[in-house]
Amino acid sequence: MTRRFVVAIAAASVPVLTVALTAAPGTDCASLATLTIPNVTINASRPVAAGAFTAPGSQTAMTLPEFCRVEATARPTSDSDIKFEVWIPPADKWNGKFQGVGNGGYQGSISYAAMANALRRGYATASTDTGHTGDDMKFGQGHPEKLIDYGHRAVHVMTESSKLIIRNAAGRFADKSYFVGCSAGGHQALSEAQRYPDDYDGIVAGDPAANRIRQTFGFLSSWIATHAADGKPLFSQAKLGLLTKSAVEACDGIDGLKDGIIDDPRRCNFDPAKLACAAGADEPACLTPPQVEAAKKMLVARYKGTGSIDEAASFSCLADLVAPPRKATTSAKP
Ligand SMILES: [Ca+2]
Repeated sequence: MTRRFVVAIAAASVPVLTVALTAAPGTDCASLATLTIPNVTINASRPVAAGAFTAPGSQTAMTLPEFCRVEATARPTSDSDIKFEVWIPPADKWNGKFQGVGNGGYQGSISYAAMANALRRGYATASTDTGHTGDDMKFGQGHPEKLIDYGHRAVHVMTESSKLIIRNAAGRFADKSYFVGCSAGGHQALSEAQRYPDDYDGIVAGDPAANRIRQTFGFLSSWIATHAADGKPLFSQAKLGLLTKSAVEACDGIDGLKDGIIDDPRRCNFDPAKLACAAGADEPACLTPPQVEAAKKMLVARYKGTGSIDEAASFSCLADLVAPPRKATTSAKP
């Protein structure tokens, strides 16, 4: 666990459950579909053999251990349509714990890759599409209940229902429940800790995108700074890479650890003018005057002008994904 993670430990260890059960404990996978949970429909439940598994919407197969796959829809309001899945290892492979996993961006899709990671480590796991499909906010126009589902309710409903489904599959509740999320998953994690502290025993809130208004306008200001009036980008991908690499080289060590990560961008005074091309030149390894000005505008707006790094937070999730493995200075295995 890196130092950028915030760990919140919920006080209660026993979840408060208010829904009814009709199936007997230790139900076999296929029969979980007969479970009755208020406002929840179990659409399918079937065992999946160890081996290749191609998640819906993916072209690439994952290699997974054996598990029981439960697909369900929750409708806590008449305008809700919250899809979620629960994956449960067989009894002899289960570590006795439950891990709810979060989403990214405005993502309206189940986080299969995160579920796969949890499953491979022996967790029973669950993820939701947060009540809509797609990666923009159009779903919320005229649908305030769907916004609430996205904001916090979908994860909560998924969590309570998943605990019951796991209980019926395994014959007992999980010993411990954890939530792990990054970016939007970080916002979900904080919402869980604040609104539903009984849901999880431990919560990992990675790079939480917890201030959506500032974040969205931060994205917008960067876009405006880095695009011409006609909408064409001022930077190629290669030059963006040059800018990133140069800034990291200049500021990586400020936090005391050369690990390819700038811990606090506000302490980085990297000047893009250092990359300026010779007069009239436009080479791959330098920036033209309009590019230097655009980079300055972007950096000032993001890290200096507002004093906020909310909008920067999500990018470090991406850094976690693309950066080579680093030696952790601390570790904590849930
Ligand atoms: Ca560093």
